Amino acid sequence: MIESPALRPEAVEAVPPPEPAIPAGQLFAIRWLVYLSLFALALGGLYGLFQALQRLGMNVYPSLPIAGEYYQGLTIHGVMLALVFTFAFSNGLLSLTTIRGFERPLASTLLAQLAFWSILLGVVLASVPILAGNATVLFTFYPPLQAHPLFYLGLVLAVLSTWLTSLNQLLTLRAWRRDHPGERIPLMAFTSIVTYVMWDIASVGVAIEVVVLLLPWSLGLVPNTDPELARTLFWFTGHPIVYFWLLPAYVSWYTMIPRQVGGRTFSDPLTRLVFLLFLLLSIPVGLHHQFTESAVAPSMKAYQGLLTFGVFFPSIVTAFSVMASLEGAGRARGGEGLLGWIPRLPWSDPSVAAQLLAMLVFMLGGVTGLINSSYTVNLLVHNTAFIPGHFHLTVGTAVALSVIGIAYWLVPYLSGHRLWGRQLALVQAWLWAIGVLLFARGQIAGGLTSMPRRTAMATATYLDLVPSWGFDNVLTGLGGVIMVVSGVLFFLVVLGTLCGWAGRGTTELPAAASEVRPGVWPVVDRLGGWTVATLVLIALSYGPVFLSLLPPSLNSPGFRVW
Ligand code: HAS
Ligand code: CU
Repeated sequence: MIESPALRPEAVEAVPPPEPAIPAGQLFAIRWLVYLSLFALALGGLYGLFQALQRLGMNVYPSLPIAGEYYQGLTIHGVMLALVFTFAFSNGLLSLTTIRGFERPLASTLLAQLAFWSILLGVVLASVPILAGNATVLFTFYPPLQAHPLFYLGLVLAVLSTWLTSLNQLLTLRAWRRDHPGERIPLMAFTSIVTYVMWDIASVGVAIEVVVLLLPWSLGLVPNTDPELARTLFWFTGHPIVYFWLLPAYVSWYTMIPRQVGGRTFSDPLTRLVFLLFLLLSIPVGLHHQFTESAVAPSMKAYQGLLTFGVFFPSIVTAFSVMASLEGAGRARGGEGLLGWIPRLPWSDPSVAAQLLAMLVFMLGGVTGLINSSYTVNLLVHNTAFIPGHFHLTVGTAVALSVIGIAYWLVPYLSGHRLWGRQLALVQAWLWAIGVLLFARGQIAGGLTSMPRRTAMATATYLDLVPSWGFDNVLTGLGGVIMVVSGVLFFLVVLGTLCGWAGRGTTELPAAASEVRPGVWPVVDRLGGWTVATLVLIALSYGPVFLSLLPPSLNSPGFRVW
């Protein structure tokens, strides 16, 4: 057995420091960011139902009063879930964890409020053209598909909201440092801040794409655009965005779940190193989404493919170290033998159960990611249903089910009400995990036999070409419907909690203790140095790619294919 502080039985006695009082204006912003994200989850999930029914041969789109077309529905699904749900939740949760980590309020209430209002305005602005059928461009909005300018403006405001959140974190860090010279940044704040520093750098790609290329083009100020340059800028952001979605879940798995299961974070410095590796390696790998694009040099694609194997590593470390922390807690609760600690974990706590299931499903998400990133194997799965199979295991479950699990303490925490419907919440978590496994089985098998992604399969004229597709679609549709049922249960629990059906009560923000050993690995404290190294690696990895695409070949007008 591993000898570690996290595995010692007395670890359960660790008591975290008291929670700081949060100014009302900051609490308002955090609360409404979280509620906005849950609203986006509900709306995006609703369109997930129509897609799942599509797979089962039921085309309900024509009978919908609004957004009654497959691609319009898919745009709502993707934009709401991949962009709004994730951004708003990260902004809310990681503001709160910054406060909790530093044990002091955020430096600026105004910035916290602006972060909320800007994403809200962004969502409203982007929704108008989407609902009116003028921005059916999916969540990747690849040119030459051209959306209404309001769609791009909405995106700008959503990204701005994340930058404001990051700025507030950094100002809080500066203020904390002044009062605590020479001290190591508390782990919860450290992981939250590194997540945002990574995203600040990553989001520059899509910011340039939208502000310099797409917005002026959709406004009619320039007639043509450069689709290849735009796609490359998009994927500069588009890969690291998946870690911007994932890392809030990791913050919970590393710094909160150990407390919830009665243990400790396995290793403080190792956790820091994991987040720093995400900072370093998340961005210079975006070309693994462009393996099939002939405008990019094969050597650069192969090189970034190799770096992708590198960014796999911090997740492997996470798998082992989070598991070690869980094992320690399970053993402290009397679990024996090789696997006897697993049933001893508090599976009856819906917040824990949801996140443990999210982790288990993420193992398969990781496996499929490795398949995607293998240059030659990618040619088999690219643009097939395999890819949505992969990302419903990752963002659709590792992230979404973790967020749901977090919400089971966060909504009570923010509302001052006790969690209503614990049993329902438990059923919800299991249904989601079962649903996504069926869903992904259908998509992955379909993808391996060349079923295209982003296609209304039930009405495709070539559906009978591959006999196994019928069964694959049934699994996908059934799994999707089960996930929606699970989502409905989740919102019932949230509603019951918000309405106070279980009465008032205070909830703890679970903050795990960890063995902080000052002076261990001082290299993990050099945030500035790691940021510089990140910029250098990006310059080496993307410099030649962008140089080869410049000056832009502005050769394509906008298309409206819907
Ligand atoms: Fe991905 C495409 C490669 C992770 C999301 N990915 C996508 C797309 C999305 C997405 C949305 O290389 C489609 C974009 C589009 O529309 O075109 N992905 C990877 C790799 C990883 C990976 C190598 N992806 C993610 C995550 C996502 C996400 C995370 C969202 C949050 N992905 C690709 C590639 C493509 C791609 C190619 C392009 C494909 C194409 O051709 O278009 C890795 O980061 C995965 C690492 C994960 C692991 C798993 C670790 C497991 C853990 C759990 C441990 C369990 C415990 C439980 C502790 C190594 C940490 C114990 C509990 C008990 C109870 C015992
Ligand atoms: Cu990627």
